[in-house]
Amino acid sequence: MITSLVDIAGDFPILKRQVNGHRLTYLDSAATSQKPSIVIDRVREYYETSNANVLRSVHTLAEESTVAMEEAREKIARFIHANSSREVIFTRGTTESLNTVARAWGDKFLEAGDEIVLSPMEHHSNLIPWQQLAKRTKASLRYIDLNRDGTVSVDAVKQQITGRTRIVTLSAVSNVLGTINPIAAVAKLAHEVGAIMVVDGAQSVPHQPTDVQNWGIDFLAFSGHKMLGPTGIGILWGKEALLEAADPVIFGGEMIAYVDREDATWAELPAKFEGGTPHIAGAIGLGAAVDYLNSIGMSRVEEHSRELAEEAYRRLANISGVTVYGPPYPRTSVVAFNLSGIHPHDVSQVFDARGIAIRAGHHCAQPLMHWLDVGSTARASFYLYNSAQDIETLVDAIEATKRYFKR
Ligand code: 7TS
Repeated sequence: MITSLVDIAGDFPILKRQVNGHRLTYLDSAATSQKPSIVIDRVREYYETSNANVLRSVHTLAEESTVAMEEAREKIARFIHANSSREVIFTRGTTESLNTVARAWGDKFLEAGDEIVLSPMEHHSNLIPWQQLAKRTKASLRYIDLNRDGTVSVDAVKQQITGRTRIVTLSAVSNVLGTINPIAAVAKLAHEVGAIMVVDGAQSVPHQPTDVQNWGIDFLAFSGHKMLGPTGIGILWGKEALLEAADPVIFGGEMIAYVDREDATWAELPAKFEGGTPHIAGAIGLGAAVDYLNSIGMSRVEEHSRELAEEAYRRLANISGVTVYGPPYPRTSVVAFNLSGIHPHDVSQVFDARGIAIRAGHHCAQPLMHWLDVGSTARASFYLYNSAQDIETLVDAIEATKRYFKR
């Protein structure tokens, strides 16, 4: 039985629209989530009533804008159990957050011969910044061997960690396999050798309660747009001492303390990492998204995302000619699959004609595609506005696609 999140779909205006003559079935939330009215309205209200630049001018609108943005930062800090909102940096998203860690901390502290441990299931955003860091510093990458079902075992991580490990990084939830990785245990291993633990939370923060203290990690990256917030806003959380030790990577307005002709000193956290005018409306919108998620309760969201993903896995695995990737359970939010002899782009096109949005491709995880020995997959992804009915629609569409290509 799928827990019902009563009437939630009604909060999302876009879900009322028709696509190609059908009710929209949106199964692409891992790419980006839809937005509830409360978020859309908050952004609109901000522009209509308080719009001004933050942290500089002394006038009423500027004051209101600054307060609203800082309130959003506080909400996000509480949402992930940060020690302080000074540890919460606004970025454009997960990609920018991870690049910032690689530049700000990595360039400063890595040396030739050091090692970075990561998994082959990482999204390119949590892979290429480390590849580039390794090239710049002459460090090397060490890959964790995945279990046959695509899960990460703590023992396999242990095998890659050495006295030279400086960074261990892992996605908390895979955007292809739906696996939930053992972050707390891996962070402990990292700390035993004095390495830092960096977590890609792009697919986990939207779907489960997040507690950076319980995890015992050092940096966390995630995106607002995958958790009901606007596009173009994301978060880098880091332990205060590490952010203090790291160097800024974007230089310019608002990130300085003092500037003369030859040199400059840096502002306090978080401003040190937020050069230039931030995405003020985006930050405020993300604050509204956090309010909305809290009003439902992240434990309920977690239960719902797991139930949908596990039920979809069960149903799809029972259809002949369908291969589903990753473990049956535990899994959350995404189900990647292939139909024998049919290219995922063709599957996606047939689905679209029925008003169903899924993603097809390599999901920005080409090393994982190699590991799975496929070029691409189709992927259905779920969020709190999806229901058991959407799984029926998905199953019917798969049967219809098979019939279509059999002709
Ligand atoms: N990390 C993971 C695990 C992701 O799933 C994504 C985006 C990113 C990082 C990058 O996030 P961004 O907001 O900076 O772009 N994943 C996907 C996806 O699965 N389909 O489209 C985007």
